[in-house]
Amino acid sequence: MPDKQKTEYRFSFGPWNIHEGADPFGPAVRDSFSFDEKLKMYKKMGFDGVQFHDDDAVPDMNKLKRQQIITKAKKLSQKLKNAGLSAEFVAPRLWEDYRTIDGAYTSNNSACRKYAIERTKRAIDIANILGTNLIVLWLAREGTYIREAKDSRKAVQRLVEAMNAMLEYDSKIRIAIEPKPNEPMDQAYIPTTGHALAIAQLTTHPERVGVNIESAHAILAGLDPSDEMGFALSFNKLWTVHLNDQNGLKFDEDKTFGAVNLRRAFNQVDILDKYGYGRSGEFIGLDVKAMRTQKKEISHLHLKNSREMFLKLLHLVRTIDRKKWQEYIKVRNYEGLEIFILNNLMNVV
Ligand SMILES: [Mn+2]
Repeated sequence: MPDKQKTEYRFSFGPWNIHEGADPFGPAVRDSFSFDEKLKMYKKMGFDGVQFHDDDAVPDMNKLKRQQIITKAKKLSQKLKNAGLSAEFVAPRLWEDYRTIDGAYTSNNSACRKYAIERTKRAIDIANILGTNLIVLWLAREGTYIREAKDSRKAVQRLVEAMNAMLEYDSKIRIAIEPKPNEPMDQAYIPTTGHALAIAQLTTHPERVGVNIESAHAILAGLDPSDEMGFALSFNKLWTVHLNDQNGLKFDEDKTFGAVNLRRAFNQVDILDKYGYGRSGEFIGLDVKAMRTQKKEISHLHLKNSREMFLKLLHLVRTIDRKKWQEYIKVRNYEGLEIFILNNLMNVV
């Protein structure tokens, strides 16, 4: 049951969310902000957490020995402390190296699979030093371009083996799988929250395998993000979120939270706030992309705007007339309930 205690939310994003505007069809259109410049923007915009790919934390890590990686991670840790920020999670970037062309943990090549697991262990080392036990796994290339290239039964087994290796490497870490149905692959092996929570049960430590739900990814799977969140919350396995928005079934757009469908955003904030998301230290993560048309000086507004959308919708979910809402349900007047919600969203009640 939801209780009345109010959550104080903390917000996070990753350095990749302030970017140069390149897309698959054109180059960068803005000069880069340095990592240090980006760090300064967090607090100013009301963010306390930094989400990291392993090589956001330690660039060029494939060229470094474990000890060198650790030394660099320690420097970063101090830098974060000085800025009053904390690392929310570390995610191994397993989709850019030549050894992950055919997938990482599910590659058909055993040397490539081995690389993927070693790289993941380094990501765990970095997480340890940055003071987080959360590892996000976006299984970017764990899927196929053509059905006949891989064996789906074997792929699941390999994913389980990879996660078992992680869970064994460090007895404190928790893995949050970030499901996505497609892109870059034609078909991904873990497309939805249900798949992620099911595969968790096959690992040696199911209690340490949960999910990161991204709104856009759920929408790409034809699902409602708030229902996906409710599902994960039922298992106490919603450990982080990537809130954003998505205009239908096309490429992963990472639009400003609420920008396409305000009602869908409202329902996400409602389910999170109702069931105490954030009270165990979970962050409201925003994975949003600035439009390519945006000039450099104002290429951070999508983050600021997404956070503000969350807070405005939070105000609405906390002040909406719940008694009236329940009355509509009681008499099964869902047409009435629908207009009641729309009127609230338009602030014309
Ligand atoms: Mn996305």
